[in-house]
Amino acid sequence: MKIFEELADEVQKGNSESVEELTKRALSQDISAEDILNNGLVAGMNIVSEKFKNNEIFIPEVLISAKSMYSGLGIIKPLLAELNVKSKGKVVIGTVKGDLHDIGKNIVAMLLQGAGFDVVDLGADVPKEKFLEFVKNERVDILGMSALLTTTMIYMKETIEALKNAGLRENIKVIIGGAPVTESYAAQIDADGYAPDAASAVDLTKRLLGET
Ligand code: B1M
Repeated sequence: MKIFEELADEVQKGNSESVEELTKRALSQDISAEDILNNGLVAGMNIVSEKFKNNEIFIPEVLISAKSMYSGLGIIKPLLAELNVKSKGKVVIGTVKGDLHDIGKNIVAMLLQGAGFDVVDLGADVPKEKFLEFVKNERVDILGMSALLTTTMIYMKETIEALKNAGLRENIKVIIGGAPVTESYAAQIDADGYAPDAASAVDLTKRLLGET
């Protein structure tokens, strides 16, 4: 669809005003918030990722693109959250300590919310103590950790070990994701599951909570 291409293009250019305008226009054409997210905003960000990887663009351009993507996300976020009203379970999510990448984690959180889960987002650079404190004080069904750096993904293991040491591991399911994370890493560190993308994270969460 042409409007998705335009959206992806404007995200790449980092043009917040156009992204906002196109997102509103897509909604007015009855295009679903989920399609706008996946086929427009995330599609644009994926191209940005590829260019960054190939050294065709650099950190400032990436940040400007991310900012423009958020201007679209801000508009569709309430719609994604409204897709389901009744909570299906509580998820606490965060990007692990030392890691500031939060775009993917935010999308996962948004889609989980959209799928009807009660989601508490602890943000980025989250130390294990913060995860533990939350799990101790709230009734949490799923703990989700995101990492985008090979140097920070090891912190997922540390957090799981800390949960075990505090006697909290039995009560919850732990899911992990992020570009360098794999299924076998999840098994290795004793997480309950790994998801390669946000939609799979929703499926995994449902499966772990016995919904599908
Ligand atoms: Co950084 N960065 N970055 N970066 N960055 C990567 C990750 C990198 C692969 C780029 C590269 O060199 N090719 C590389 C990591 C190399 C490595 O460790 N192997 C890298 C580096 C090196 C760095 C710095 C060290 C650069 C520097 O300063 N020299 C630095 C580190 C800062 C820090 O964290 N301490 C840094 C900084 C930054 C910015 C601040 C500029 C910016 C982040 C802005 C932000 O997040 N607010 C940034 C960005 C944007 C990227 C790339 C280009 C894009 C990441 C992204 O947002 N992708 C990235 C390159 C790449 O990934 N190809 C790169 C889009 C997003 C939708 O995808 O996050 O993968 P992703 O999320 C997906 C799935 O992974 C999954 O679902 C999401 C949606 O489908 N998923 C989950 C994610 N979390 C999940 C959790 C789940 C389940 C699924 O369950 C809980």
